[in-house]
Amino acid sequence: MGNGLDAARRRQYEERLRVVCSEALVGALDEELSASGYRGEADVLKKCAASLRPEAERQLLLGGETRAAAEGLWDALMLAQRRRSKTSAGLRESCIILLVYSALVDMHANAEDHVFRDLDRAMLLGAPPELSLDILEHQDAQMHPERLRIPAFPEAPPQLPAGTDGMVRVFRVRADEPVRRLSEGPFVFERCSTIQNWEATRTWNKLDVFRETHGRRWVPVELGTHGQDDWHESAMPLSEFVDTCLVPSLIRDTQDTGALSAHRPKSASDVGYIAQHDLFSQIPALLKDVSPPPPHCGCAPIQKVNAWLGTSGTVTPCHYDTYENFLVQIAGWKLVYLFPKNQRGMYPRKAKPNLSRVDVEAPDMVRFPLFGSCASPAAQLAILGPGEMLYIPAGWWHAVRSLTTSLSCNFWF
Ligand SMILES: O=C(O)CCC(=O)C(=O)O
Repeated sequence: MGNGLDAARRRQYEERLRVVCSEALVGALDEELSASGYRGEADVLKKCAASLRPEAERQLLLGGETRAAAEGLWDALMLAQRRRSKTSAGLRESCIILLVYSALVDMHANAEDHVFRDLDRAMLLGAPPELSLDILEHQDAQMHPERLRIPAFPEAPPQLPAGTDGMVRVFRVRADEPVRRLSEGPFVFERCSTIQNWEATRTWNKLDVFRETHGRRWVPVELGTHGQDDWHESAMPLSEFVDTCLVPSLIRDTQDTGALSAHRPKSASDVGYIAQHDLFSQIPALLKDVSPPPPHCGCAPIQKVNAWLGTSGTVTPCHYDTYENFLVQIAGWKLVYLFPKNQRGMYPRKAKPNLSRVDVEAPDMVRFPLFGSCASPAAQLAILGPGEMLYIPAGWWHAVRSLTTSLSCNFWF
């Protein structure tokens, strides 16, 4: 067991809960929940709010009922995500309240694993970190799973997909040489000593930071392949992600011969990705393992840092960002397809114009003829290995494939 929570800290948390789970707020959600067919959950919410009245303080702990209502709404939200259907903000907010209330019940029961499960999932749904970050950090997130032999991440570049041989390669520069200004186009910084000296580059590839040190923290995981029916988002403890996704993927990396067909996971269920996740806000202790790219690389104040941890075969569909970007490869290998800003032939989606409708690795030339005639000839390819960093200018379209199991993070500035 970890550090547990003393009574003073629990009371502090209860005070915060009174604000989050006020009767006024719950009253406003009641109608929306009932109208969407969640009458039972609305009643539980009202009971939770009532139980937090100061005079009723000691009668809280509607354990089973609250848990069932929280899980019911969580499942409904996950299902909606899987079906790509819309859910109301009220449903999400109600689920957050039920989860943070369940966490209080867990604290009283000293059920530490459940505290992580509830508070992390509430955060993933949008609960403000200040509600629970100090509680989560006070708990011991260490997991003591059976020791596993973790295969090494591949050091040598894997073979590239057929058809990429003739593509223009992104310009490469020595990262330790001064770069006066970021160019109009992307480039790869090679042998960047700052990054090679990161604690992350030196130690994350052993995976124990995810499996053991923070193993009980819950993270969002995309499972399956984008664009295919079985693609969906889920949440699981970090240790489970390592054991069920990353380790099997590393084993496949070592067995594969190097041909991309071999690198493609055998089935979609082999693909798992913690994609564009603000892991560093969720687990601030990890921030000490990375540092911003050195100033001579030309990077302005950082706006956001995202983690991208996954199996081989993950694909980030073609899109552009409005930020300047440094994508840093910590372990494993990635392939990045890049297309210039304002490129013709990218067929932006109507609802999300920064997302292309084209699968750039297997374009449908009948539906997207301009991709073949305009965009494809302008494509550039970057192969990113451990300790390397790719500059992606704002507005440049890019799609990314993990050629092996891969750990990366990016800095938007
Ligand atoms: O690494 C990936 O899968 C995607 C990275 C990306 O899209 C980005 O850095 O903007």
